[in-house]
Formats: sequence, C-alpha cells, structure tokens
Amino acid sequence: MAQATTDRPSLSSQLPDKTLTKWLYDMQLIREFETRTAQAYQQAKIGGFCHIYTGQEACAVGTIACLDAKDPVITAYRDHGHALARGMDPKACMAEMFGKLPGCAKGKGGSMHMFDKPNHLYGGHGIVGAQTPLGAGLAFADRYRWEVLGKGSKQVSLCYLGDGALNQGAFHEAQNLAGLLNLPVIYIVENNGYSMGTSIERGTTMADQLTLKAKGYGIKGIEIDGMSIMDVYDAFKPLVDECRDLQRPGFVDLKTYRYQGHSMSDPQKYRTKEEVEDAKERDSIANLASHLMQERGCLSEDDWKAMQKEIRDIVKESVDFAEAAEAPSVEEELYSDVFIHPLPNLSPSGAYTHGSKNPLL
Ligand SMILES: Cc1ncc(C[n+]2csc(CCOP(=O)(O)OP(=O)(O)O)c2C)c(N)n1
Ligand SMILES: [Mg+2]
Repeated sequence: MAQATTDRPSLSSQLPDKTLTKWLYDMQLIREFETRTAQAYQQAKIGGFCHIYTGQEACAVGTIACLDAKDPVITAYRDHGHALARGMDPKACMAEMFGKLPGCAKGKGGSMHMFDKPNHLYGGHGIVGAQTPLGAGLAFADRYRWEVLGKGSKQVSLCYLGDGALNQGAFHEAQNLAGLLNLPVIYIVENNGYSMGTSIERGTTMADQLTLKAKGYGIKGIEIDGMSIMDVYDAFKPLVDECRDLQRPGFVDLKTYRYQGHSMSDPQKYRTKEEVEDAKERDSIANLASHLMQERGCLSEDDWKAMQKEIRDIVKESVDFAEAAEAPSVEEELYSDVFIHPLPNLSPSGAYTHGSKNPLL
C-alpha cells in the first residue's frame, strides 16, 4: 500500500474514488483477458508466440494513468496489458491474437504486435530491446514537432522493456542518445526478475542498482514497487511531469513479478512454487480491492463481484467475436501493408496496393 513519506498526503490518496475504482477495473480487465487468452491458446485457437501479463497489471495501468492521451507508448512482446490500458478495444486485441481481420493489425501481427495508432500505441515488438531506439525516435519526433515546427505540445514517450533487454546494445545506444539530446522518453524496465529462465542476478551487473546504469548516460532513474498501483502513481506521476516540463529522459526500475511462465510453453524449472505464491501475496488487484473496500469504503463486496462479472462478460464477448470474425484473405492482405524498396509497379509510398503482384516472386 502507498504511504506518504512526509506529512503531506500522497498523490493517489488525493484522487477521487472513481479514479481508483477505474484502475481496479482496468487491472481486472487485463487479468481476465489474460486468463481467457491462455485458455484459447491451449485450445489452439491462438497461434505463434504468446506471453501472458498476469501479475504485472499495476505496471501498465499505473504508469499509463500518468499520461496525456497523446503521449506515445511503445513496448515489447508482453503487450496485451499495455494495449488494453491504453484503451484498445478488447475485441480488436483478441481478434489480433486469433489472426482475424478486425484485429488491430488485421490479424497479421498476432500477440506480440499490438498496434493502436489512435491511442498512440506503437507496438508490440518481438526482438528484445528493438523498441528502445524507436522509443527515443518517438520522443525526438514529438520534440521536433513542438520545438522546431511549432506544432502540438510537449509530450513524453513511455518505452517499456523487460529486465532481459537491459543488456542489449541497442538499449545502450538509445539511452546514450536520449541523454545526449535530452529526449523526453522514459524507459520503464518491467523488472519481473527473469529473462526467460535466467534470473536478473545471473544476467546483468548491478542488478540491485539498475538506476546507476541510467545515471551513466545522464538519465535520472527511480525504483518503484510495481506490485502497488498507488506506489506506481505516487512515484511515477512526478517523473512524467518533470520529463514533460523539462523535456528530458527518465528511467524506472519497476519491480514486478509474472505469475505465469515466460511464454505459453515454459516448464518453469528455474523457480519454486513458493516464490510464485509469495509474489501473489502482494497481488496488486487484491490489494487495491481491499483498499477500496476497507480503507476508502467506496466499494462493497457486491460491487466488486458485479464488476468482475461485467468484465467476464466483456472478455467472453471478445473471444466470441474473435472466433466468429473473418480471417484476412491471402489475395487481399498478403502483400498489403508491406514495405520494400520502391520498384516501378509499386505505389509512390512503396507499399503494395491490394492485389498488386510481388515482382520478387
Ligand atoms: C535479440 C533477441 N534475443 C533473444 C530473443 C529471445 N527472447 C525472447 S524473450 C526473451 C527474454 C526477455 O526477457 P525480459 O526482457 O526480461 O522480458 P520478459 O519476458 O520478462 O517480459 C528472449 C531472450 C529475442 N526475442 N530477441
Ligand atoms: Mg523479465
């Protein structure tokens, strides 16, 4: 639970009941969504790689709660939670995983590639660390638009990465440029302690002082307990405001835990059941629900049950929708949205138009 370190009340304690109730709703939506996703995967209705976000809900919901609607968000492949927290329709998210046409990427991206331009979500990236230079680029673009072109307003980009991406060269180059050019991007390490089956202690130096790595690039870093959404909001909101205002980068070591295996095929021999159970004792959803019921007294047991039921229905609807939806046709979709070097029979943008013949085949 969030606690004010001074006599001043914490930021989250000053928010209205309805805001915190909405956080609970959003986190529960992700949890239920992931439960149904895992089921659908086991029934072979979802193909490809699939990484479940259960346990980490407070990370996406708490940090995105600190943003403006136009702030860009980019993340890795464990991305369903970010997509839903950013406002993607659960039907579009589920249909994407089912490989169906109404999916956010017309069913051509799948679980790891959630994109939602209207909600300023720029993926969903499967190569570990690949999103980190792109995050710097999003921040550069917004800053250029505002400062040089005099358009728009000061934005701040959020770039999420796993602890496994800390060691990628691309991330170090990205941080160097972000620090050097003062780019308004915040790198949020969703530190769930494991990169597949490798614990963070075995995989990276200074595992207990990650913020020092960012300091080496002139980037201010903070540590946050990612299992408490109120702690996330209380610590992250001032950082977002500062990075927006001063147009400079930030770094967060957001300590969290994933309850499921790395992906849908993981025997989990690298950790004990007790370790997983210990993490569940600090569950962000259970903690917020009990805070709202017992401390704030704004939610009854019945309200909470009704909310869970409503969410179950919404998610079930998204699965039914995804199952019934049309798959993309090979003729219409195989060569659309594909970019290659411009050749004479392509449209000026370099994209294949529907039905155009691929000259390389
Ligand atoms: C460049 C690259 N190397 C290896 C992989 C294989 N791989 C996929 S996920 C993963 C682990 C990444 O762990 P982390 O960054 O901590 O994210 P988490 O899965 O914990 O969310 C690895 C090594 C990859 N996708 N890309
Ligand atoms: Mg990890």
